Amino acid sequence: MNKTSLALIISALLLGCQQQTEEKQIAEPKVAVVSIDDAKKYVANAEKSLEADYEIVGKAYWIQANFVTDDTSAVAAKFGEESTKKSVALALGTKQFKDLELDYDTRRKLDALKSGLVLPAPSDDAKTAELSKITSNLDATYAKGCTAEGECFVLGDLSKVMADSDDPEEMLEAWTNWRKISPQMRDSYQRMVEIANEGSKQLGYADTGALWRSKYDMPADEFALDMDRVWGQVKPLYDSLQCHVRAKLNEKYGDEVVSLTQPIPAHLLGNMWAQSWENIYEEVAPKSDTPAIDVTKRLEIKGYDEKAMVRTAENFFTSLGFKPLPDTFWTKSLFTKPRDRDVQCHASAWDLSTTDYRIKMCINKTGEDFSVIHHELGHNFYQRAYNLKQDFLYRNSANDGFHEAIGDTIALSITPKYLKEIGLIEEEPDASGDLPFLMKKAMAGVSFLPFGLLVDKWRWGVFSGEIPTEQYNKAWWDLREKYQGIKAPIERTEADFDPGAKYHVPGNTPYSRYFLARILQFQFHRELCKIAGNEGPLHRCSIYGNKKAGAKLISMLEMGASKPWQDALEAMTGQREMDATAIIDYFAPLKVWLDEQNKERQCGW
Ligand code: X8Z
Ligand code: ZN
Repeated sequence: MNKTSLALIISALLLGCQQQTEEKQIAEPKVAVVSIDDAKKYVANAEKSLEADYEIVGKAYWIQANFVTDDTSAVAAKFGEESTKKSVALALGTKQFKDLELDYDTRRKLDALKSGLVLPAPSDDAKTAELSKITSNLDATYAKGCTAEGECFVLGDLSKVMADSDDPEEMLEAWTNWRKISPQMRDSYQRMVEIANEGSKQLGYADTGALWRSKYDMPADEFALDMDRVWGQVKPLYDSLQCHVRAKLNEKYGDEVVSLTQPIPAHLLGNMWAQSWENIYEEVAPKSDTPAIDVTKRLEIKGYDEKAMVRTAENFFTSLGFKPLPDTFWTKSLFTKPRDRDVQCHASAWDLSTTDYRIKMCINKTGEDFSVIHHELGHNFYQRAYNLKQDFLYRNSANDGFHEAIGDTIALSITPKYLKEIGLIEEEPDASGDLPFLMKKAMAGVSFLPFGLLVDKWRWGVFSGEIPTEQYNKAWWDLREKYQGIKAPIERTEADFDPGAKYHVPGNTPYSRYFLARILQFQFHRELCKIAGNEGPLHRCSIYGNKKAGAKLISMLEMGASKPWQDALEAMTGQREMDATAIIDYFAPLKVWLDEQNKERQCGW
């Protein structure tokens, strides 16, 4: 049916009633007719208007993140406020076109406008300003790392203790100290949830969690089910790893510290959030004459500084056919933690215009950060690919999991063979090195899976009210126990706000994306390796230097958000679904080995 002439009744009650006669008041309400053409114009104007602000708003945030003070926070909050106001108005305005039958692009762009916000404010100036101040302050509180009483901690230093120490008391102290910065966030977090929910409802979503789940080209509830489906695929692999790691930690620290039937205490896994365990690889390593390569040590031996690490990562991308990053990337990025000011050290990648790309990262010269650099550059190369090809509202990834997956996909190609090619190691280990290699990768990547899933399970619960305020912290630890099989090392109460000690919670970055990415990157890797003609096992494949694989990747990145993610996935892999068989295949030899180790053990918690 052609709906060109469909009339939409908008705000009939608000239209000039006072001047109307009695007779007119009971006559037909005034109608505003919107046409297909209006919808197209609306989209075109929205793109123009949003694009006009993009760079300056981005710069206000960039300055805040690189120079955290009350003043820069205030400026960022003001820009954020104005930009939210505009985006909310544009999102609400899409409602008038909801019954029109529109061409594909106009409809898709209207949907992007409607669901694009992460934390929508309601149309209320005071609440918009309040929300913006809260989010800006939460971000700054995390960056500064100070308690409400003014005692300050450096996350990088505490993380180093978590990574290097094997003294449980010392690790517990670092663990506890970092969590002293977050109780002060609790009240404002709660207020933020309240305001954002009001904004989400106004846009037609049940709550902010429902808005977040609506961004995946499928019904929101189906998305949540799909996450659980994929988790079901990988859970046996995670459980085997958890069981082996617990047994090894029990051998090291004894029953008093690590019980063989309980979840693992969260301070012993080498990471502040127990989200990634590669720093305790040595504790759990398979015995082999060929140990896993210690990239940290190799970087040191070869004299790599931070910039050289970034150059090396860039070189991987250019070897695939990507153009080098612009000069301004090198002059404007932040690679090292400044000594004289607070910065938001959590790594991020930025596009401030179609020619301005940067990362901000307090790089440590470690193998772990070498991977993170590839992760960040993946964002930059993705941004540039779609920025140069797509209209403003399509300048985004197919879904947010894709954005997080690209650099990680490249990092999967950091194999011993590749490290030899770039001269970081002299000799490539033989096949006896495979198991240690896979174990190290699993400690970094498989360990992460349940954490990637649960952070937003917690937030979805908070936004929906299923997790009441008085159970914020309990619900967090319930999820940590249930999914990760880890527990708080000391008693926690509702005076604590442990979710706030994880960057993405005060930073309001949705987290399901990292779970998706952890699955997708193996799907991408499998396909790119096929294109590159790899015939060996997936974990030994590196696509370094392969222009054909690069071209395939680039063509998907250039699609941006112009098509549903299922189309982008299909264009790249031939599959339309997230599929964990790729990650399962990759780690298959390790799974066999883990199950052998666990044979006599009682797994589970
Ligand atoms: O936040 C990040 C990136 C920036 S998008 C460094 N990641 C998650 C985290 O650190 O918690 C990457 C893996 C998961
Ligand atoms: Zn990222």
